[in-house]
Amino acid sequence: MITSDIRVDGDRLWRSLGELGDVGAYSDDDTGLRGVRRLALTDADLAGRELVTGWMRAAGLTVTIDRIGNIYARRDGRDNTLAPVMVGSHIDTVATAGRFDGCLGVLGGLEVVHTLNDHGIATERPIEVAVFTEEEGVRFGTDMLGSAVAAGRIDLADARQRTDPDGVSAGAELDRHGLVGEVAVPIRAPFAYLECHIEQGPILAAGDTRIGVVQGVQAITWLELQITGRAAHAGATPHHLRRNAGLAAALITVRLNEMVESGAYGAMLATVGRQVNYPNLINIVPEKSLITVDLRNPDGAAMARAHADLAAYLAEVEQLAGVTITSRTTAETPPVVFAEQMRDLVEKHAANLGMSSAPITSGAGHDAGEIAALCPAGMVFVPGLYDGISHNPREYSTPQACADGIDVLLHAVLELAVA
Ligand code: HGY
Ligand code: MN
Ligand code: MN
Ligand code: MN
Repeated sequence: MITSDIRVDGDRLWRSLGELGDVGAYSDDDTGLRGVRRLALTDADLAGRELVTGWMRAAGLTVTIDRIGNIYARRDGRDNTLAPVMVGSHIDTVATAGRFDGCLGVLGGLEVVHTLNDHGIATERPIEVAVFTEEEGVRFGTDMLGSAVAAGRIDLADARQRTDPDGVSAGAELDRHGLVGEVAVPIRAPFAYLECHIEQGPILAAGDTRIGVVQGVQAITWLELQITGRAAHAGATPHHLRRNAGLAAALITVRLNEMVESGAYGAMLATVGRQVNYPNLINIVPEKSLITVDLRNPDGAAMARAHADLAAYLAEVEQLAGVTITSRTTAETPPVVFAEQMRDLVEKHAANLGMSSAPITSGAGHDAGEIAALCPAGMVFVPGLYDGISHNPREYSTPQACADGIDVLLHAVLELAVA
């Protein structure tokens, strides 16, 4: 068997992406688009997990779960004492998702297993397909929560007590769903980890490039700012007597935009994604405002400067708007550079398959960024359409692009697992 000739079954992969995409599907009223909403540890996420683990068992994999609900589906190798080659990603989604973010990495990993099974290929090392809990972080406030616990960066007890906006803890949800598995965390280090993911941005498509050789992941900081002023009559309260939490939130948002546009913090990006005013009524000066701040920066030193300058500005805003501000860091990860051997592996197999490739740094956070603390990790990016838009029901990639990415994954895994 000349393994270099084998290819994945792109139709089977595409069908599975569609079927999983039906779990938690909703119709977006404004656009009429079908989106996916499968927030971590919700019933929709559970339904998605059941569908995927059913497929895993049908493919002959042994499914285990760790203490934070991460799934590991194992295909035995000839020597099962060896650490496995791990592939995977996540199937939890944001609230306005498409069908590809995370799911391509999980279902693509399963497609690698199907293809090896179809061709009766045995590998020296076992292969594991992983599904990490709460990668998105949009429910319990910390992204890559499951893979961070698997890699030992976040303590299990700390992770379990993270709560969602309704005050429900991750631990209570894990217990409710019976997802506290037998695998201890941190997990035993895999031999290597590879994740295929849509780029979620415009770069590959703009360059008509089929494969992104991911160099690493940029730094991420998430802050939750609780701003407290005083509710007062919008008509009878003189301007200078106001303690306006809404004004403070707006000042912070504008300052973040100025920081990005100044260029003084490198290629920093800043997003105030969530803003909740209280009492949120037209004729009352806002008493409270909760805003979230998402900072991204490929340069750790520039990110540190941004942290310091933002903290100094918050103190200024307290004076300007007559409010008090408490800032809670809910996620903070440094820039990650993937192992050179993994980057070279992805580049080599893209070339062997006749696919154009280009180096790219990931704008989004990924589980690979966490597992890189345990073993050599790498990522394969595929382009999306519509400027690679993501975290939006318009997220879309093509059957060919998905098959390309998983063909590269297949051959990289074969090289790692056969060795
Ligand atoms: O926020 C992120 O980058 C990822 O989608 N969780
Ligand atoms: Mn993702
Ligand atoms: Mn995402
Ligand atoms: Mn991600």
